[in-house]
Amino acid sequence: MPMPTLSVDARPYPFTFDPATTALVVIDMQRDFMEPGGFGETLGNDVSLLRSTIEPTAAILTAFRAVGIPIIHTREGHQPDLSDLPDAKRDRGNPTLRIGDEGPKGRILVVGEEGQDIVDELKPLPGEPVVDKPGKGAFYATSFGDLLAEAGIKSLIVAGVTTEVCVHTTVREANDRGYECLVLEDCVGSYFPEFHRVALDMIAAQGGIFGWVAPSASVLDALER
Ligand code: C5J
Repeated sequence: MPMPTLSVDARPYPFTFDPATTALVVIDMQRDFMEPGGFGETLGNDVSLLRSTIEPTAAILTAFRAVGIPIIHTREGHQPDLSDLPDAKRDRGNPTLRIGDEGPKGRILVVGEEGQDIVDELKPLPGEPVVDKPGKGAFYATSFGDLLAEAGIKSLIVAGVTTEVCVHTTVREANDRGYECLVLEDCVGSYFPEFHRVALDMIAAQGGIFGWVAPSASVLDALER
C-alpha cells in the first residue's frame, strides 16, 4: 500500500510531502571536503567541522532505504582531462594544491580519485544514482534534472556539504525549477558556523523563500507516525 502524505515539523511551517514523489539528495559528502588532504583543506579550512553531519545523515539514509524513498548522491568533481574546469575555478583562492594536482588521496577533485569519492560512512548502495557535477549546483551540466523528471519527483529532502555553497546553490536551482525543498539542518554542514546558521535562516525566511528547514529527527518522527 502506498504511504500517505507526511507532514514534518519544520520552519517556517510544516513541510508536507508525498513519499512517492520525493527523493533524498545527499550532496558532496566527499573525502575531498570532509577529510584531511583534500580540496577543503587546501583552501585553508578545518575539515573536522563537517563531521557532525555524518551520523544523522547515516540515520536518514537507513530510514529512507527502509521505506523505499529514492536516494540520489552528488559529488563535485572534474573529468581527468580537466576539460570541464574553468580557469577561474582552478586559480581561485590560491590554494596550496589546485584541482587536478596530485594530493595524498589522488588528484584533487578529479572524478574517480579516492579523495573525490564519498566517505565510507555514507557510501551509496548499488542502484543509488551518483551524479558527478562540475559546479556547485547539482543541476548545472549534469543529468540530475532529467533523473528527477523521469522519476516524477516533486519534493527534495536535502543533506550534504557545504551549507552555504553546494547545498544552497542546489536548493536555489531546485526552487527555481518548481521543487519543494526541505533542508535537514543537522545533516548539512559548513566550515563557517555563522554561514551555516545564516544560510539556513535565508532558506526559511520570507515564508520559505527557498524552502523549509528542519532537524532530521522531525523527518524520522514523520516516517514513524
Ligand atoms: C565547496 C561544496 N564548498 N560541495 N563545495 O566548494 O560545497
